Amino acid sequence: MIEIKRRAAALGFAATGVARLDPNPHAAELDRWLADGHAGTMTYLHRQAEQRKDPRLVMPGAKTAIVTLTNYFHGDRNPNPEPRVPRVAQYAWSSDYHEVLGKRLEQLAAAIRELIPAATTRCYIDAGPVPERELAQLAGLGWIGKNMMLIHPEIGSFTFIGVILTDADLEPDLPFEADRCGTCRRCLDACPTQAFVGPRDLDARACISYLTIEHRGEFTATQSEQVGDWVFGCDVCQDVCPWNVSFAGATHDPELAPHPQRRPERQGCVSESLRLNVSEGKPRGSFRSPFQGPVYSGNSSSVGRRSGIQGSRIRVGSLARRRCGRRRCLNLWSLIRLPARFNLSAQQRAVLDRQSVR
Ligand code: B12
Ligand code: SF4
Ligand code: SF4
Repeated sequence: MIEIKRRAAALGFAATGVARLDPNPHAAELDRWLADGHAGTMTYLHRQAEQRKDPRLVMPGAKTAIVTLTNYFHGDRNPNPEPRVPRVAQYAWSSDYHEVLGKRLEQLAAAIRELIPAATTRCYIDAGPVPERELAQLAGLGWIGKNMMLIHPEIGSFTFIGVILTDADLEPDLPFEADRCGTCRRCLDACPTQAFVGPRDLDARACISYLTIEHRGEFTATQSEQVGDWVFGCDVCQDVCPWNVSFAGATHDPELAPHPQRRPERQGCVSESLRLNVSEGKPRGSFRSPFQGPVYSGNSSSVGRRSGIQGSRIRVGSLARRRCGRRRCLNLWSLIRLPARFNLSAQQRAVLDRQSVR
């Protein structure tokens, strides 16, 4: 096992552990969470429930899971130097982690098969029917915080979890039994939408991450207000966590370096950070995630409303030009109507007023 962990470290994984595959000790919590409707429209979570409750069903003959953590923290606790510009969660600032880490997991799986020639393996990152946080806790990599994130005591929670299931009978690590949240409840109190029904109980339907990524269709006025400046994901319940404040250190992983256009100073340029595919005069546009295809498409004004950043009737072309000087950006911003809460300066407002179309 030491050699597998050494190979994992050489591939860039920040921490690796092994869990034995048994029925999920928190299967009842998953059942209750689903029965309460907290999965919203993520119906795949209902379909995959039996496998999440007993991960041995995911791969016949599987006995153990090798679980990896990869740090994606970019060293920025306040992603927007200018307040009230569109915000993208840190996990989406770099290349698609499914691809980057999927390849690394395959390399680690090849190393396992080299070390244990009879072994078979299957790799998962985010997309499969695997209870990833649960397995990470069982593999000794950290505890599940009140914000439901897997928190490593030395790295924090800005980590991706990768899982390799194998039929090899590896020696498991000890589960991480301690709950190091103590009496803290900063994440619960800081959530902008009060999406936590209680500790480790998130109603995803109210979570900004769900609203900006999973939710289809236009936002209601309340949802638009709740989503605020976030256009893809949300970092608040991690940003406030003392374990991140104290221990999260910036990743130096070149393959997870932030794309220049997704860095905080460029996040005003929504079209680049999210590949918002809208151009002036076109009746329809689409709202694409940095990871997959379109998240939403509709007419251009509803795309603006969908992103939660529509409100007043000001056209903002000149503001966009001053932000990044790129035409695509200008096209998008001229279609998005900025809400009053973006706190424009008097000078900006004067420029915008000259262009406003009501
Ligand atoms: C669906 C999903 C979402 C949904 C629902 C989130 C949720 N809280 O369940 C939405 C879209 C909202 C979402 C948001 C985010 N997600 Co997400 N998501 C998933 C996904 C695909 C499934 C999670 C799931 O099954 N949820 C259902 C709940 C009930 O299950 P669970 O989270 O495993 O919770 C178990 C434990 O809490 C346990 N339990 C309950 N009580 C107790 C008590 C104790 C003591 C213990 C030990 C356990 C325990 O029981 C539960 C059921 O088994 C996983 C990938 C995967 N395949 O697992 C990624 C995953 C959880 N997401 C991830 C990330 C990064 C995020 C975001 C940070 C993205 C962002 N910046 O916007 C946010 C964080 C929101 C939050 N605070 O949870 C990472 C988390 C990494 C980590 N370090 O924890 C994962 C693991 C993907 C990955 N491979 O890296 N996500
Ligand atoms: S990701 Fe944001 S909206 Fe979702 S639970 Fe955390 S703080 Fe609340
Ligand atoms: S903010 Fe506090 S309660 Fe929330 S996960 Fe971090 S330590 Fe736990």
